[in-house]
This record gives sequence, structure tokens and C-alpha cells, in this order.
Amino acid sequence: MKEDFKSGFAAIIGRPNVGKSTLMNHLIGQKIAITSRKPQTTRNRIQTVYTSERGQIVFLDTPGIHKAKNKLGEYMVNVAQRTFQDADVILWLVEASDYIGAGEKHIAQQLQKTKLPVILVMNKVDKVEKKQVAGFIEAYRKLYDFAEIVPVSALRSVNLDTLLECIFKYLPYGPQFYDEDTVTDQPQRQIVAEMIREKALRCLEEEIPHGIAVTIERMKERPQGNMVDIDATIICERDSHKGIIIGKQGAMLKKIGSQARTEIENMLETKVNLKLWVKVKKDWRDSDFLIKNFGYDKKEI
Ligand SMILES: Nc1nc2c(ncn2[C@@H]2O[C@H](COP(=O)(O)OP(=O)(O)OP(=O)(O)O)[C@@H](O)[C@H]2O)c(=O)[nH]1
Ligand SMILES: [Mg+2]
Repeated sequence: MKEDFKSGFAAIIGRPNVGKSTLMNHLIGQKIAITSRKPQTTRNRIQTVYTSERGQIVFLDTPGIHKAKNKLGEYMVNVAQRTFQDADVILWLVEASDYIGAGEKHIAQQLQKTKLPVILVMNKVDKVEKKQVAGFIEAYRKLYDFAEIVPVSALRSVNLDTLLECIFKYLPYGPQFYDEDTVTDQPQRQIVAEMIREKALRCLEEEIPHGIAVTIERMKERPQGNMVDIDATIICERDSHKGIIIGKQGAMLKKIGSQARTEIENMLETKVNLKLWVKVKKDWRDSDFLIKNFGYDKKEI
């Protein structure tokens, strides 16, 4: 082991939609976590690995912290809060703004209890005037005693090197946990399910996407090795939603399927035969049994 090698966990937390998953993907240079314009995209903790000469950072992307309206929401907020405990440093992501609302205050309160170093990452600076940023930072400085404050644009990869530098500052010296080729410990099946969910999120209008889950029934490589067959089901909450997801003569389902297939083919580096079904499970987001069934298991938090 190299003596000056550092390693540890960096948890990325914040309100829904501030760009946590986008930031993580851009930090590791690969798309692992799905992203969308709609809040509450991420549901599980997603772990990825960044390795360099200096050390290894394990990033923990979390669901956005929000007021839960159902059991799935409670599960998501729990995931985020539990993740605090496993971290060496916390990246609290906010949008570039001086608006500090109840959501931000709630997160600040939670963080007070942890005593971990907190780096405030002010994201989406590409959306505001440069000269405004200093004022926004000042407003946040009054809210919490941050270890560091770093303005970035996750989407445009602006200032991410500075951020990596800052994270390493707060990591302990330690061994390399994963070999340098490891990017994530998420099972491939789960990433495939998430890619399908992302396309559904992006193609469908508000409301429906939040009630969707995706399960993979089969994922099998053909013996000749030139094609992977995938059968997946999109679960939704109402019959009317099912109709919308399928679309006129199946047009919507086809669109979701072909977008997902392209992305899955890129990831697996092989041709994919993707078959999608749609099933209704009424109010599954409020059923402990069903949310567990669809991959959101409390025991795994
Ligand atoms: N303009 C701009 N948009 C960004 C930036 N970072 C993220 N976004 C956009 O913000 C939206 C939300 O991004 P996500 O990464 O899904 O946000 P999240 O915080 O993971 O959201 P949840 O998983 O719902 O908590 C997407 O449309 C992103 O493209 C940025 O630096 N600049
Ligand atoms: Mg996310």
C-alpha cells in the first residue's frame, strides 16, 4: 500500500432535483445513476468508485430529502439519512440561489447531529450570473459551518477537479477498497431496470412516472453470445396510467423501449432484444410488501 494513499466514503445529499446523480456520474465519468428533470428520480443508494493516484473515493448517491407522502417516500428519505452514518465526508448539494427554505433548514439540522465535515456544493452555476454566486455563498455560510464551499456545474463538468481536491482533503489515509476497474457495485440487472425507468420518467407526463417501478423477469445471453434477451415489466398504479404508458397502438411503450434498448446496448456492448410489459398494482407505493418486492428493501438500507 502506498503510504500517502487516501480512501473513504463521500455521501451526496440534498433536496430532490438539485443534480446529485448528475454530479456523481460526471465525477466518475460514466453514467451509472439515472437522472431526470422530475424530482424524486433516485430511490436507492447508489455506490460508485473514483480511483486515482491520490486515492479512492466511494461516492454514495442518495434519494432527495423531502417530505414523504407514502411508504416509498419514507423509504427513500430513510436511505438518504442512513447514508450519512457511513460517510467520511458529506457533499451537500444545493442549487445556486440564496433561497434558503424549510427544506434546507431541515437538512442543516440533520447535519448538526453528525459532526462530519460538510462540503457545500453549489450546483448549476451555469444557470446564474457569475457575479451572483458570491452572494449566494454568503447566505449559506450563515446557515451552517461548512468545511468547504465549492461552486460547480455538474452538467458541464465545471470545477469538478477542485471538488475532488477538497474531498481528498477530508479522507483518511487508507487502503484501496476496490480494484481500479470497478466503477460500481450495482448489479447489472438493477442498472438495466433503472435505465428503463429513466426513459419512462423522461417520456411520460408528470404524475405517472412517480408511480412506476421496473422489474426484470429475465436477462439472458444467447449461447452464441451475440445477443442478450431481456424481459422487463413496468409497474404502474392505475389502469388509466397503463393505457398512457402503452400509448396509441403501443407507440409510447415502443418509444420507451427503443430508447432504453440503445442505452442498455451501449452499456452491455452487445445487441439487446428488449421486451416490455405493463402491469397495474394499485397503490403499490403504500404497500410494504410490494415496495419490497420491487426492489426497495428496508433491510438493505
Ligand atoms: N443547468 C444545469 N442543470 C443541471 C446541472 N446538474 C443537474 N442538472 C439537471 O437537473 C435535473 C436533475 O438532475 P438529477 O441529477 O436527476 O438530480 P437529483 O438531485 O439526483 O434528483 P433526485 O434523484 O430526484 O433527488 C436534470 O434535468 C439535470 O440535467 C447543472 O450543473 N446545470
Ligand atoms: Mg438522483
